[in-house]
Amino acid sequence: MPQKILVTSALPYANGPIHLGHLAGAYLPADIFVRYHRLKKNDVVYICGSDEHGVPILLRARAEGVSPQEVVDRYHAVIKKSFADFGMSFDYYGRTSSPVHHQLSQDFFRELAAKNTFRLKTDKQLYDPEAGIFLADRFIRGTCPVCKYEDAYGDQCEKCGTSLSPRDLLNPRSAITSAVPVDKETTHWYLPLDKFQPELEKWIAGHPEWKTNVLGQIQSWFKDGLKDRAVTRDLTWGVPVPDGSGQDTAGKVLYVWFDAPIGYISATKEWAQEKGEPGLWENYWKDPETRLIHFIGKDNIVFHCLIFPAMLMAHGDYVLPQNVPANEFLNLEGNKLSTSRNYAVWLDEYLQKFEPDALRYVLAANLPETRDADFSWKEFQARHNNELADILGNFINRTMTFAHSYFEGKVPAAQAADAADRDLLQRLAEAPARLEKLIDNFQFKHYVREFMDLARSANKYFNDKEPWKTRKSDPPTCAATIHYSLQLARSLAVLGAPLLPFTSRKILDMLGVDQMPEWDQSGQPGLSAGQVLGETKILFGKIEDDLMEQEIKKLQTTAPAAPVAEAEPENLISLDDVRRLELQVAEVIAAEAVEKSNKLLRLQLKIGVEQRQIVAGIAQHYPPAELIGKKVIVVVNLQPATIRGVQSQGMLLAASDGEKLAVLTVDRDINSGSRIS
Ligand code: B3M
Ligand code: ZN
Repeated sequence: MPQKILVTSALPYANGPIHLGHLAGAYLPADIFVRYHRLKKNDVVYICGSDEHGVPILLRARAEGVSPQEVVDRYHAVIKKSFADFGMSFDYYGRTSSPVHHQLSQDFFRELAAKNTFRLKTDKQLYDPEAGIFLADRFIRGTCPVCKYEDAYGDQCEKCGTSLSPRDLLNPRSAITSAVPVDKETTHWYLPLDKFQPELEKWIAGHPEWKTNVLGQIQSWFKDGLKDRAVTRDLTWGVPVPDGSGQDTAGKVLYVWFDAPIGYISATKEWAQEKGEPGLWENYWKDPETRLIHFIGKDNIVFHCLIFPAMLMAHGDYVLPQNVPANEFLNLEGNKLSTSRNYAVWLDEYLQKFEPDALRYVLAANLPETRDADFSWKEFQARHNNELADILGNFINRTMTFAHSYFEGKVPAAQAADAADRDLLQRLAEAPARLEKLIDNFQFKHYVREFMDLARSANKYFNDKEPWKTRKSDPPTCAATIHYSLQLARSLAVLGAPLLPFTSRKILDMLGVDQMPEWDQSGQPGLSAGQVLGETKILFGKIEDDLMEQEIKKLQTTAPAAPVAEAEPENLISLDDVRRLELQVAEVIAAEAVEKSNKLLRLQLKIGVEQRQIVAGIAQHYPPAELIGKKVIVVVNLQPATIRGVQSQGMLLAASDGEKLAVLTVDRDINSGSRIS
């Protein structure tokens, strides 16, 4: 049965172009995930769109002296195009200024109002008496109480970074008219998150598999206690608050974070309409079997894991997310990205100079999955040249060239497979299942590494087989080598398609394959002998130093003075990583050799009240009898595996210096089942 999967990426604000930080957070991982699931023949719909409301858009419009609609029209087009050129495979890219979205957001609000979900509160807010409007925090400027900077915003001083509230400012003034703001009473609708906290806690408790960075943030919100959130604003730009409650709604719009996530639903609705099956969106949003996955950056966690779910719970008709795999942030050349200072690499500019797949690869290899990561042009160049070009590109190129030069541009027949061929086929057969587990568990970096390792072993296979020698000395072996190399190229094209969609298409064209094979067929040879190959094309040219220097220089002119703290080396892990390992003391109660193996022992262990069987590769170092009664250390939360037909439910820890091996044990007697921390 195909799974029903609804995937969303955060809706980018239509007030500027997309940069690399956005891509690494909410977009590229989602696209890899979705492309994989399509190859797997699951029923997946991928939704995104522009978030066209909110104060930043109003500010931008004011700064440029144009209407907010002009701002969002312009950036919606820029963003949509650069996403398409980058290979983002949304099924639908909508926008929150659309009539369908306005209607659905108002219906959502009405439904919650009818269910008495909201609290109405009246209090005093700052008002511009000249312009006759209430002032959002960002529309109030004044002197920072901390550093005395005279142009601080009502919510933050850009000079010293202090977060502020408008009433902290000295000499506050309206950013619109410069009038001194006055207090004026206004009424707003609040979502009482405190009331939802127990239900939210229960729901989150059912998801221990979520990423630790996400769960950590959620727990700290819970600990502080969730508070009321206003879901309406006094603004002229946004979805108007619908009438009908008897309250005066003039000049009020929905808070942007109330309507934006509803954008996921309205865009799905528009997708269904465009397909000519207007009811289809409900099959996803209203079916409890749907796996709803929100891809976001870490600054959006509270909205997707608490506020929107509370709205969904209150509404009652829609599914809750099954996972929210939020990423941390991407820094740039050791500094924080800053859009206001123009310290960023913009996607549309990147695409004028380089290939989309190069960026997809380099970003994915270094995603901020568990902590902030850094993008540097040097690393971009190195990974592009040393991995994409020298490993993947080189393997495809030499295989194709050989086939064209010596086998008339056709797939040669393989008469018999030798040990090396069989090894390779074995590795290949196992690859799809291994890689898919990583993708489905949101371990994209690891998937990228394994994929490149496969290309590396392909290259090694080609080297070891030396077809340029066997061509004369042993033609059947040479034919087999090229045959299997071509099969491998096909597999790489499929297994790499989620990551490198453009490259993958080029490889298949070279192989003369029109139809993209399914994921599940990618572990088996799929080319028949005699098949006519396409033209050989270079996949990745080298990127030269001077190009990189230009990019680095460009950034240096806007680089901030204080770089972010030195990134920790890749091989350090966090305390949370350590805690994921569950280690316990176990007593060996039986031990015997595994049949037909001279390396493996089957151990029966007592771990507290539980008994478990483990297979350990220690037969050459311990006679079974020596182990009985020993207290050993075991990883107890390892996935069970079957080794030589024997179930193994954990892993025994042992030290080895390459020659000798010693099982880890405790240095005084302690009960089996004791936890190790
Ligand atoms: N517009 C994007 C951001 O915080 C914000 C996401 C909305 S997702 C519903 O950059
Ligand atoms: Zn300041």
